[in-house]
Amino acid sequence: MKLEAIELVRVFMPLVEPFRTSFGVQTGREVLLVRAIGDASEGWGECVALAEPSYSSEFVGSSELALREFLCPAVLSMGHIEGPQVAMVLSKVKGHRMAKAALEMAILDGDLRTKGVAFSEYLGGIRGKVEVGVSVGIQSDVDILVDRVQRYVAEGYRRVKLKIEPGWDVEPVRAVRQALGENIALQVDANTAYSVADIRRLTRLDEYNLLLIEQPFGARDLWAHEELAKQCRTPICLDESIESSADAHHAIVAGACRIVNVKAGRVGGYLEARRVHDVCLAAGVPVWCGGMLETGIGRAANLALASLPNFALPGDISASNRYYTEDLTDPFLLEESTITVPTGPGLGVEVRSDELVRHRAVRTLVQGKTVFANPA
Ligand code: OSB
Ligand code: MG
Repeated sequence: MKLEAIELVRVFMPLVEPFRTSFGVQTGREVLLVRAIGDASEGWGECVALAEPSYSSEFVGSSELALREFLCPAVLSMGHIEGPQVAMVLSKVKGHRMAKAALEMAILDGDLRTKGVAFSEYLGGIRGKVEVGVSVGIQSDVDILVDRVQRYVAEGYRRVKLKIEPGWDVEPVRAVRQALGENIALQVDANTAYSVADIRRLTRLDEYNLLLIEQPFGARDLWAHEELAKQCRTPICLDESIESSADAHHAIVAGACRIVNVKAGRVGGYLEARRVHDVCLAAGVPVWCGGMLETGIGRAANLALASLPNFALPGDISASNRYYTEDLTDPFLLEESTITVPTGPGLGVEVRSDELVRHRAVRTLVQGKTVFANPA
């Protein structure tokens, strides 16, 4: 697309309920959107960085600064730019993958809208609906957790991911398995909360027939994952450790994982995410689409990604009402345990400007090197 300007939009979206993980509690989502304004169309991207550097070193303030100071000016200086060129143009900036991914998404969306091509079709998707699950945060006690899971199952979810941490692992998993039986698929996610000293404890999860154990150890600690993989039957899945397709290749070769969680923001964009998918497919490793509590904008893109062939396990892509009372797009609904992949041009969703205004979005226009701030 021929780029004229880029707008950065910041908006706080309260979550329907607090989401607690081993690294902290989130009561809302500090959303950063990128709007690429072209001569013939515009495109939207959503940055998945959290408000704090707790899941990864990036946080929404660092992503916004990287976009404003370096990433947006770099693509604006190109004048005309196509989606597949974005990563190359941005490669002179180290790191800031989540910021880069959001900018690439906006330009891909803008491009595909002019061409009338849906994101799923562009990426090579093969499914019109994708199986999804729900990620359930750490609760104050096991009965509350069981009740929460039962309500999600009643809504139609058939795959449940429980967040775990030391002191909240075997017992909640046992209670949920006992209450729900073998008819639901269960998996756990530790977000790096354990160390090698916990391997014995983690092997006790083998009793509960879990789909996978996600990222028990530190992002750089492939060795600990490899050790655990040798000692337990449940497949190990990596999230935080995988920041590129090369990382996926290394982790698989090292025997550190048998499943990969793919998050486009974490690997620097949807095109790199597709490469992660391809590397895993070639290695016979199934993948699934992770989530970062996205609004409908990021979720539309995730649905497109999850329509690729090797997304063999249900994604952390829940219906809009699991996250927000009013989404930034038309709501995504759960149909049995699936969500329909958008088919309209680009991401296939319209951003609701009334919701942006209602949530007092702050907009910053970036034109070349000149930066203007103007509230909505
Ligand atoms: O580890 O998958 C994770 C949310 C924020 C940060 C990290 C993670 C998550 C989730 C949310 O699990 C899943 C979702 O978006 O539904
Ligand atoms: Mg995770």
